[in-house]
Amino acid sequence: MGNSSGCTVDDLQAVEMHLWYKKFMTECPSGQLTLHEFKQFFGLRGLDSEANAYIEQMFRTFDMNKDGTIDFMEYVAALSLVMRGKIEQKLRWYFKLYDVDGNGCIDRHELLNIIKAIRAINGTESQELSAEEFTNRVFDKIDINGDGELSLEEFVEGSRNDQEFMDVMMNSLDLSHIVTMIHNRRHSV
Ligand SMILES: [Ca+2]
Ligand SMILES: [Ca+2]
Ligand SMILES: [Ca+2]
Repeated sequence: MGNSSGCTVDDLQAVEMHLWYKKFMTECPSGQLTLHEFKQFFGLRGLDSEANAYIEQMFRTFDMNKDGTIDFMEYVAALSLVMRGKIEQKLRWYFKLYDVDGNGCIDRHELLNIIKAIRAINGTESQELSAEEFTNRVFDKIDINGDGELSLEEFVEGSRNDQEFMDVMMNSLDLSHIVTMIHNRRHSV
């Protein structure tokens, strides 16, 4: 599929960039966002431990050079990917996000925690399938070789072939409500 995995600042409109930059520099004058600032930035407070773990993992995924802070370029690259990336790019990013221990596979435990965190953050805990049931169903469907772990290929293919799982994935990192919140706050201040 070639070298289309790079995501650049070009993906964002200049005017939008300017807004994001202003927001970023206002919240974070040092230009380096720490985990604590990251949570404040997105207005995330009073999360339970699962949701917290998810946010921390998201932070680590944004922090591409692993120096413990998110700089403006990392921030824009991640947002740009999340908001505008192609499905395959997004899925690859989610895979990285969900593979918490970074061993190249997503196991049942990792997926379950993610599903729980997504539900906690989005406030959609009361669904017909429990997080456990949903996780098991996904695994039964997309763990093709049945080794109890999802490889990148299984994850990408599985998400493509299972609309329900795909919806959960796409909504899990749907930052649009966060973006809306930031915009609203900007107007109200
Ligand atoms: Ca960094
Ligand atoms: Ca893993
Ligand atoms: Ca497998």
